[in-house]
Amino acid sequence: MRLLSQLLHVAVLVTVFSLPCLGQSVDKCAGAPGIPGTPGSHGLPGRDGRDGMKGNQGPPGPMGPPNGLPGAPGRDGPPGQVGPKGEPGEKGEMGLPGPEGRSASLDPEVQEALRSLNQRIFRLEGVLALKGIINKVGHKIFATNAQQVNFETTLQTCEKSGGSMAKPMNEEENGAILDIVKQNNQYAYLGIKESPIPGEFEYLDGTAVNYTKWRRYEPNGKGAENCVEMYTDGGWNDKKCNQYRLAVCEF
Ligand SMILES: [Ca+2]
Repeated sequence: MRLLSQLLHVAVLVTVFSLPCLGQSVDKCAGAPGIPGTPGSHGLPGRDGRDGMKGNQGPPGPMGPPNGLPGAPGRDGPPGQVGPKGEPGEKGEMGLPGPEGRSASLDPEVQEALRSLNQRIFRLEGVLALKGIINKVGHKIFATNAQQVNFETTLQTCEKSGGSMAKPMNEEENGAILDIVKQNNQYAYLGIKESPIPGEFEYLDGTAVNYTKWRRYEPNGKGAENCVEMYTDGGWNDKKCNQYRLAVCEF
């Protein structure tokens, strides 16, 4: 019934709109608009666009697992402080002997040095003799420290100095000791002692005396005076060893 109504409505419309064109030319009377067609199908996909600009660097990634491979070794650090001195090493073996040297007697430098030394010692001896400190006779030098001590102390004093007690073995040496005795105005013990035989005297090493200068009536101790002293006239007297006498040594 409804479809029939619609068809009737369409027929009416066609009649109404067809009536004005009656009696007019074809070109002045357009036809009724057609019904719109159905939409077309989709076209093919377009081409790829151009590459975009480079983006910013991303944040660092998370730390890897603890059992990863060790990294490369670092650089050397600065040098440390000097350590303490080590223990001395063992002594090495003795080296080979050097070439044979020239005999000192043929070496002009050694000879010149010896001459110079002799000259200097000779001059020093002259100064000491001038001051009355030493008295030189031949190869001997007599000297005193101007101290008055007993026989035993005189003996020790002389040996400590590298010498021995003065013992005159000839007139010249006796005179040299006398000079010192007179200069100090003191008697002096000599390096002579009574031997185990009373009345006989010997040098301190036990050898027999080869020169004497006994005063008149001396020696007279006969075993009671074991030491020998020199008077200020150069004569000898046997005397007890505990007296204080001028210490005179020979070098
Ligand atoms: Ca006497």
